[in-house]
Amino acid sequence: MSDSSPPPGDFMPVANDLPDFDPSHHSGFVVVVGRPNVGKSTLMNALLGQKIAIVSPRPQTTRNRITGILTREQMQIVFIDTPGIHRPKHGLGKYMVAQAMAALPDADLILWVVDVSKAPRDDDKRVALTLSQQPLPVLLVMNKIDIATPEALLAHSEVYRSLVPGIVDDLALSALKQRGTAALLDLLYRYLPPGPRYFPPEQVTDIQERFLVAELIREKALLHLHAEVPHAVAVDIESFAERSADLVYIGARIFVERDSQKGILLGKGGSMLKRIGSEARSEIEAMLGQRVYLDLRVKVKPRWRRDAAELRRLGYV
Ligand SMILES: Nc1nc2c(ncn2[C@@H]2O[C@H](COP(=O)(O)OP(=O)(O)OP(=O)(O)O)[C@@H](O)[C@H]2O)c(=O)[nH]1
Ligand SMILES: [Mg+2]
Repeated sequence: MSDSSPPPGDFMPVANDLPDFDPSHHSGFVVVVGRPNVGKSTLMNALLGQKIAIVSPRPQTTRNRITGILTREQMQIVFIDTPGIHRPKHGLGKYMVAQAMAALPDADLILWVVDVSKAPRDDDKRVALTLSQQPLPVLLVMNKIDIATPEALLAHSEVYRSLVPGIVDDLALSALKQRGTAALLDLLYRYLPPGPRYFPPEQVTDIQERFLVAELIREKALLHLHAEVPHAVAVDIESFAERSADLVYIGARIFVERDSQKGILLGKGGSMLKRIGSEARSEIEAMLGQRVYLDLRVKVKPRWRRDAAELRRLGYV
């Protein structure tokens, strides 16, 4: 042994901060972004195997950041679903876009979701510009292959790919038909760093039940209403009380901006509100595992989407 050999202490294994740290376990924060209506929330729900974020055929469905946690044996992903990025026309729209933008710096990886059945639109280019100006890796998810012709898939995927230099990989899939979602999880494992479980395995979100209830009511309103009415809807949960071991009383107020919208929301003899209420109630019961008495009322709040105080009261700040 020569004199220059290091003292034996240097060969001691380095103690790990995490006692049971397993380098083959990967984890991280994955932020899901894209223009409205491309299927971001559908994709997150499909990956989780559970509905956390509401979904509708209308653009600008999601208004807040929605956390969904996926735990597998070798991986934990904290997804952040975000509102679609678009050119906002009022205070609510500005809040929504700001929510999406603010999620980006926390990401380990960004999932950029596009609708590959369509060529990029201005809002897709808006998203692409934002993603090009930040350093994080981007995985391009080309959704809706079930409705894309082979020609459209080929032509559009080229264009989407060319819009962001930081794309590390891409994948075509259908969130709705759950085609390609397992392959996406494999890619996520590959691109996420080794890391610990941040949340207990049984936790699927950090969102409060009250908010999920309000969202389910808003979803049913979005599904059944048309024209400008859906976007003028906000839901406020005014009371949430356990009346007995298996019965919860929920008092909710649906806000719209005009008397005419209130009329549409109520429907003939209150039939529309009844339908929205009963569909929402059965989903809320399934989610809570309890019977629910849902007391739904409608109130007009003129121009609430442009009213800073009202937006704050509804939590859109
Ligand atoms: N054909 C088809 N439709 C899809 C697919 N994924 C989502 N959709 C539909 O696209 C519409 C929008 O889906 P969402 O998941 O609400 O879209 P989003 O990107 O979250 O929209 P915002 O919250 O408004 O930004 C819904 O009608 C979905 O059923 C898909 O893979 N194929
Ligand atoms: Mg959404």
